[in-house]
Amino acid sequence: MSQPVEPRAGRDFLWGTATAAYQIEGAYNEDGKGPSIWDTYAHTPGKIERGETGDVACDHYHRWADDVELMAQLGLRAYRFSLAWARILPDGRGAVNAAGLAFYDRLVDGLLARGITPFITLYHWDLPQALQERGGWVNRDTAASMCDYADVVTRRLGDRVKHWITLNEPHISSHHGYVTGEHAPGLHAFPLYYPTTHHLLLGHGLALQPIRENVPDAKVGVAFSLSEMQPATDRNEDFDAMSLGDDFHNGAYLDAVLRGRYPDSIATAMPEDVIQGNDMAVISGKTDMIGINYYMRLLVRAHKDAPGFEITPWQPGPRTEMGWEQYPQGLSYWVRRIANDFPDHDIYITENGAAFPDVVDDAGRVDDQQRIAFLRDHTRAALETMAATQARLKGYFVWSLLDNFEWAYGTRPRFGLIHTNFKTQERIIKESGHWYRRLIEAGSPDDAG
Ligand code: IFM
Repeated sequence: MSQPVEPRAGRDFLWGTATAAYQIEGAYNEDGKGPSIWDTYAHTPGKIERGETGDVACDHYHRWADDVELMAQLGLRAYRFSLAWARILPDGRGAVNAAGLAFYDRLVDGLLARGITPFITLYHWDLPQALQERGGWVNRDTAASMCDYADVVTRRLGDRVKHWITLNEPHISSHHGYVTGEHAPGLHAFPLYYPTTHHLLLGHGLALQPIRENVPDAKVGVAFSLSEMQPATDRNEDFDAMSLGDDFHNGAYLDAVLRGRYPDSIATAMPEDVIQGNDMAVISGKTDMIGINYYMRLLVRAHKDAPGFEITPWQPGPRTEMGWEQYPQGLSYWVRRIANDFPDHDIYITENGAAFPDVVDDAGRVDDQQRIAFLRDHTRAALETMAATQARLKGYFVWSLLDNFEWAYGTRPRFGLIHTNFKTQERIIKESGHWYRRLIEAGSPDDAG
């Protein structure tokens, strides 16, 4: 009988938190920044709950030094953040905005001074509006612009930043941005899934070259949104639907980047002229790490319309405020699957976390026991699977450092370890933040109190 394994991380395990530029920075039109698709989308009436925007968000652009101080108080070893492409290249390509680059320069130095390893995401959904006006990710040229952008930022920051994530959740960029329209740029056309998916991945592949040239010791990868798929019933057609769902949500991205091909169901539906020349070789250029963004599993059943499946509602069970099922076994599933399929890559859980309706009590505390339980269950699942499978799991990033602008939901869902008062910008470390600090010190969720 196999022995139970202890969920413990070593001293070099990178415990961190993650954020994204549009969700925290604010300063949407300051110091030469150009507009992004999220500025445009959020300013369009009816798109965001209560008409909110990310114009100010957490005002991190001005408060970054205090926020780094809070990270140090949490004992973070790593911090994953994204660059606002339009802050650096206001037109998406061409002229560089020195003030924008200087902001990230200061932030990187501030992190390093506190012993916090920076992980930079190049693209976390906020495409410069100027590129959208030329078609956004439907236009193949956007991938070439991403390559130029990667060159500019790695030249400037690559002497100090060694961990580079090209894309955050390319599936969500394509699907929510171009198919369901619930994210910027808000288009609603199923066929656009295919070219936008391919061009995002091509942007990743083209960006590898300048990253390698400018940062020879870089560790590079993609943060994939990965959901375990399960059939909603035991009917054969629902098992087939599960496989299609896995291709559409997960496999299209994993296989292209790590195997240089699309799953058959994606390849056959891809319009003929989209994949050109040696695209697949470019997309599957050498990477070093795989980012798992994990939130939930999905239950799938057959559907008559393309792509041949639909997601069904979850069974009753514990949910987060987003309505997402709490299912830590799905994180074990992904650590195991990635370790098994791609054993030569380092693995990072680049996002995991939960929104709950937090309250500040009379004593000024946020006693978010539900989030602590969620994080305890998920970190335990990840570390147990690491030990059981010898997975090269090197780090874990809570989504998120602080309550922020949660896209179409505005500031209502609170994911942070730190509470943000969006009127005053006061921050309060939640009990989950204190718990996370103890976890980092102890190395095990079972010893974090
Ligand atoms: O807030 C998002 C983040 O931008 C990408 N991953 C999921 C998070 C929670 O919805």
